[in-house]
Amino acid sequence: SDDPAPGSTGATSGGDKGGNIKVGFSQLGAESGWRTANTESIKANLTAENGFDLTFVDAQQKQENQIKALRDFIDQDVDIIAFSPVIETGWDEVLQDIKDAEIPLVLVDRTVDTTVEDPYVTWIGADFTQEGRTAGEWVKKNHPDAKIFELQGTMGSGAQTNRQEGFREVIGDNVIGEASGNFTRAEGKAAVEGALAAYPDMDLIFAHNDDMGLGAVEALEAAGKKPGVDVKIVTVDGVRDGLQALHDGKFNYVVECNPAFGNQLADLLRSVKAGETVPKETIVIDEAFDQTITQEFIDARTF
Ligand code: GZL
Repeated sequence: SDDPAPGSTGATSGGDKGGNIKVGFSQLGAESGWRTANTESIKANLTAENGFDLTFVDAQQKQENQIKALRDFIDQDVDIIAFSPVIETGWDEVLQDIKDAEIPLVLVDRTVDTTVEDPYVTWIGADFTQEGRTAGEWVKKNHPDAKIFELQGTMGSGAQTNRQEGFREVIGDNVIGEASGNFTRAEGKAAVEGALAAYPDMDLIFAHNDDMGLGAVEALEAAGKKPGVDVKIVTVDGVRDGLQALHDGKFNYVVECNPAFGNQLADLLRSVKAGETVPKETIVIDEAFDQTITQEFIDARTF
């Protein structure tokens, strides 16, 4: 029979689901190498063996799918809700419902802009504004006269608004054009094809993530231009494909945005479940890389 063995708790393999922390996670999509690595890190750490009962829902970059997932988590009465909001606004109603249901909310990666009072217990992610400043400072130092095209991420996302803000604080006067590539390679390529026509004298692209930068490489090469030489490319993320492009001379500078914080998230969720005081925010530390990066370093990277 498939009844659990006598004396067992009916637990699934590797842990007793009964005692595990029920977490509903609304992931915004699978749009980029960063997101894939982030999802892998979350799933690798929020396991039954580690004391979690994870329900993970991918929203394909659609806010309405995230709102539905969040409402489902309320109905399932999970212990904790965690989510990475695709854009900053449009969450007031569902955030209020989560609060009314007294389910603690943990914000992951992206940020929200809401009128709801004290909507989440804690946020873990990167300092997007600093990432933008770091990219801007490298450009200002190495290419102070660059004519810059800014390849923006998903418009209205915290990553896009804050990377843009930080970058332009440092070198906004050099930005001659902008367009969104929605953090994807294909849309980044299309945006740069348009930019080549609209801004023929652009000689540097600041892409808000590696995937759009890789799309820019394809567009530049198709136009007979050498990426990294004729048109410099500066990006954010530091995923493997991006660091390989840097090593191959097609990118010029990459600011890291570390996606592999699943272990830190697991610790935060355990503390929240235990009712412990947790910091309002946990900043994930970023590095930055230039073309001195070695193949050995890239090969040793786990994300
Ligand atoms: C950054 C994250 C961004 C990445 C993109 O923390 O929100 O979203 O930079 C991803 O690759 O689409």
